[in-house]
Formats: sequence, structure tokens, C-alpha cells
Amino acid sequence: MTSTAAEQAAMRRALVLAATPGVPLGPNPRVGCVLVDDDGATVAEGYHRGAGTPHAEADALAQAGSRAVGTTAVVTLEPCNHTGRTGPCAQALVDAGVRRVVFAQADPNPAAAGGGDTLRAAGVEVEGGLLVDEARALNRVWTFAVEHGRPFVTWKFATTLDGRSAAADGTSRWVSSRASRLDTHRLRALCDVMLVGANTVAVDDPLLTVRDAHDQPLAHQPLRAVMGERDLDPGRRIFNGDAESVHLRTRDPHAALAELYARDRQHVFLEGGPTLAAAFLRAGLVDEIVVYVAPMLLGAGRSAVADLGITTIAHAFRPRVTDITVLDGQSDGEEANVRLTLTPERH
Ligand code: AOF
Ligand code: ZN
Repeated sequence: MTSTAAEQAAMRRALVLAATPGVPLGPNPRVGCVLVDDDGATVAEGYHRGAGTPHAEADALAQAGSRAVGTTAVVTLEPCNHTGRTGPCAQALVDAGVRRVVFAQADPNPAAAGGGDTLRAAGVEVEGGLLVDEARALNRVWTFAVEHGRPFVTWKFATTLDGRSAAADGTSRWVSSRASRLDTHRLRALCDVMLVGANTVAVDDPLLTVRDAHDQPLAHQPLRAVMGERDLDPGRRIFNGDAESVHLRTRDPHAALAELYARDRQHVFLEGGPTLAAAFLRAGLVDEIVVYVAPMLLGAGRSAVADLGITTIAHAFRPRVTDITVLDGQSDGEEANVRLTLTPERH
């Protein structure tokens, strides 16, 4: 049996519930659940409000009470099968007398997967895959991190028209416009790690906290991570201020990401200099690129990225453009910048 029109409508509603604004970013996916009766009428709705709080199914079941008996649970993620921070949802649905379960995305988390089988074994009708693309997009970063066992990496940089990120004397502060810098803070707020190289910390001494992202609630500051073997002065700004920080004493991008994933981190915002960017690109560990292009020429100075070992045009790294946005600088008396978002082709 395939899903009914009422179940499809309920899934759309569950996706909206899952995306309820204000849910703090954390290690858990966003999940929504709607219980519908045989006539397709909504009995209860629920959604997950972040790690440690009830799962979407448990939230909906609590609203429904005894009215859950005989209903269909429409949920954006396969009900979990494990006792993690909370109990297993598959068993809770069985215990509540739910007759049928329709989910979108199969749970990629090996610790929690298998809820569909548990439900079937208990005699519940189960169907997966309804609006799966929408559900995966909703938890794009979580899905990637769980499937790859490492955080998703966004590399951000600002550049002049001629590919420079700093002038010959090292000055780089105002390559991009104020609008670009505000936009960067907004993107930083969506990540859970800000990563730079030890050289950047030694030379530029960035604070790396999220400021000016006031259009959205900031439940927590991303972790500030610095990577590299060289010793650093504990007085550097990254080790101070109102956010956690860590020094990863490795030059290997794989090792750094493994350490961050072990700390439950899923989205790294790579803001390091050209050397760190090149190391991640060479390792195939850049999953998204955000670049701010400023209408400025330097003709000399630091390149935005270090040597990638490419000597002929046929070997050029050619990411695909997924978005082009003009950031208007006019109100600040500045020229407009262009933000490009790109994704590497995967073979
Ligand atoms: C959620 N919310 O509504 C559902 C989840 O640590 P726990 O116990 O919260 O379990 C987290 C895992 O449970 C998560 O990675 C996912 O695999 C599964 N389902 N998680 O946070 C929910 N249904
Ligand atoms: Zn669950």
C-alpha cells in the first residue's frame, strides 16, 4: 500500500513542525510527527526541541494520550530503536496502539536504526520514503555527518577580483564589505565549529565569536578550534572571551575532523588562511565553499588558497555554483560584493 493524500499532507505538516524556528542547533536532527485518524483528521502534532528533550513521536503521543490508539503516525524520520538520551520511539508507538507508521527518511544513525523492523515485527504497518528528499534537505548537515562519520565542512573566504585575500604587507581586514561581514556572522551562527590554522591565530589574532547575528536566536557560540602543532600564546583572543575553544595539535585534516566529530560537532566553518584551505582541499574534505568577491584589485599579495599541486588546466578544481547573491553595499557607501556558494563535484 502506498501513502494516501491525507498522509502526504500530514508529512508536509510534519516537515513544517520539524523546522519550527527557535529549536537550538545541536547534535540531533530536526524531526516532526503528526498522528492522523482513519479519516485523515489530525489527532495530535509533535516535534523535537533539541538534544535531551522528547523525540517528535513521544511529543505527539503525549498530546494524544489514549486517542493515539488506531492512528497513523506520520514522521519525518524513521522512529528510533534505541535508548539514547530518551527511550525508543518504535516501542512507544507500539505501546500506544498506533496502527500504521509512515516515515520519510530512514535513520542513518546506526545506533538508532531498525525502528521500522521493530514496528513491523509488532504487527504495525510501515511505509518509508515519503518526501524523503525534503526530509534529508531539512537535516542536510546532520545526515551528511552521520553518513560520513565526520563533520560537514564549509570553507569560507573573501577575495579581491584577482584572487588575493591580503595585501603584500599582510593587511587583510577590509577586503570584503560590511554587508559581507554581517553575512559571514549569520553563516557562522549556523555552524558548531569555527576552524582556523595556528598561523592565523599567531598573526591575525581573531576572536572568532559570532556577533551581529541578531536576526536569529543564538543558543550557543560555536566552538572555536585552532589547528596546528605550533605552540600558541594563551593570551591570544581565541582562547579568551565568551565561547569555548580548543587547540587541535595536528596538521592532518582527517585527524582534526575526527576529533571534532568525537565532540559531537557536525558543521565546521573553515576560516583559516590559504595553507589550511589547501590542506582541506587536497584531502577532499571541503563540502561547500562560500566566497565573497570584492570589486578590488591588488595585483600582489597573499593568494586566497595555497598551492594545490595543479599545474595544468585540465586538472583544475572546478566546483559547481549553487547560488549567486549580490550583497548590496550602497547604503554603507561601499561597493556591492558578490557571494558565491559552490559545491565540489563528487565522483
Ligand atoms: C531526535 N529527535 O524526534 C528523533 C530522533 O540521543 P537521543 O536519545 O536524543 O537520540 C538521538 C537519535 O535518535 C538521533 O540521532 C536519531 O537517530 C534518532 N531519532 N532523534 O533527536 C527525534 N526521532
Ligand atoms: Zn526516538
